[in-house]
Amino acid sequence: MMAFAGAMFASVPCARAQARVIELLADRDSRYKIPGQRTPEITVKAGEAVTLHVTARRGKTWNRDGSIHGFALLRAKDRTKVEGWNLLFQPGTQEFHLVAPSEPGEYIVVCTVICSEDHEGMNMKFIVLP
Ligand SMILES: [Cu+2]
Repeated sequence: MMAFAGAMFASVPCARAQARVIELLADRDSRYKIPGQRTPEITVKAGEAVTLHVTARRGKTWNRDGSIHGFALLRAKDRTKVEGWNLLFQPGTQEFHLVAPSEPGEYIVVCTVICSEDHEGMNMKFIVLP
């Protein structure tokens, strides 16, 4: 019984090590930025483990709880929210361990914190491949 529990625990860091790591900057000018990309866009495979490594810089305004930008994943076809992908960012760096949507297709990321007068433009494309 003890050995079984130990094996279960040991498998967790291993699974995370295999996750796709995505570097994201949620910047003070109310824009998402990804290193090496002129227009930020995230592409993942359906159902794969994703580690989102985020750096967030405060814009002109933020939430009372201290979150400075948000990250909500919506289905492009009907703008419904994807469960488990409604994130809030604090100033500085943070990491999220997520699972990509199981349904391939086009999605949109939108900021959910009113971070400046340019907040409405804080969005990017998110593609899920089969
Ligand atoms: Cu924002």
